[in-house]
Amino acid sequence: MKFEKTPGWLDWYANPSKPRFKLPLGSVDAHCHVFGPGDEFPFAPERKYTPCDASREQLFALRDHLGFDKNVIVQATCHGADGSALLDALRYSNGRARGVVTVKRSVTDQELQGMHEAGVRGVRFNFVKRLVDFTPKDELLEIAGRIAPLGWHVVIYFEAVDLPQLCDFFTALPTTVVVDHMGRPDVTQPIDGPEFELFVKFMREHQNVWSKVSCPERLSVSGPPALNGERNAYRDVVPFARRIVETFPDRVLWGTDWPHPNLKTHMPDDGLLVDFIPSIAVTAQLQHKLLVDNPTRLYWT
Ligand code: 0GY
Repeated sequence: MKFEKTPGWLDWYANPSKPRFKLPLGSVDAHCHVFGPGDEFPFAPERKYTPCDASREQLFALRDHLGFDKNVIVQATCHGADGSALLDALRYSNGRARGVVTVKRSVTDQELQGMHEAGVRGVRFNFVKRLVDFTPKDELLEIAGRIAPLGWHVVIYFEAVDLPQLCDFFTALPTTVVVDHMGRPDVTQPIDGPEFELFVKFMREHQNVWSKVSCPERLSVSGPPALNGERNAYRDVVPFARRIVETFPDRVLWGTDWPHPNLKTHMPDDGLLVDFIPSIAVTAQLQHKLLVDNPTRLYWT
């Protein structure tokens, strides 16, 4: 099937630079996606955007180019609850990729078992209204209860302003809970303002909550963007990510977010994005936990 990209869609950056920051051996890109290709794995009818293609081969070529060892592929909303493209990429990875899927309550135990064997270790619950239609909380809790015995976790994606009303639901989840992109803080607000303090409190009071300190390119307001050799990108995001890395060093993950769905202003050079890492994890020990120890513990043991 042929698909028309959403008008204004920015394609992923071809020929990214080689990072100057040398990733530690065994580093994991713990948040990335595959899109289609659409003619092989059609996008879901209920999707809110139609992306460019981003295949498993292209993802794994980027992994090798940047110096990552492994990937965690997160099912993007453009594939709805159809995990075919993701499962295909996991099987093709020779054990070097794990997955996080989206499922409905109609998924069978046999299907969940098959996904586990392919390398799935989590489900994603998305609360970002521009990306998904509403799913009732009782359906999500039922799914969480069914995946918990497999040792899987729940990945949650939400906007910072929605945390107060979602918090009780999140704390009721019976698994490890991984927050995408630090709960999308508004980085124009003070780092010690009420919104970000609530997120820090959420992590402090719930030892099962982890955070991806990813997506500075999405959160940044004043940049500068990771383009044209800029190795000091997204300065306004640094204090937020650095605070989470230093306060919860054993519960943080990092990912490229390639192929960067729905960016509006620019498409980052992924090599320069990797060069952002040492500004938020400032010691070799913090970098090793963020890039190797934490994702390996969560996804490969
Ligand atoms: C991300 C962010 C976005 C999109 C998705 O599944 C998705 O479609 O996650 C976004 O638009 O903010 O993590 O990839």
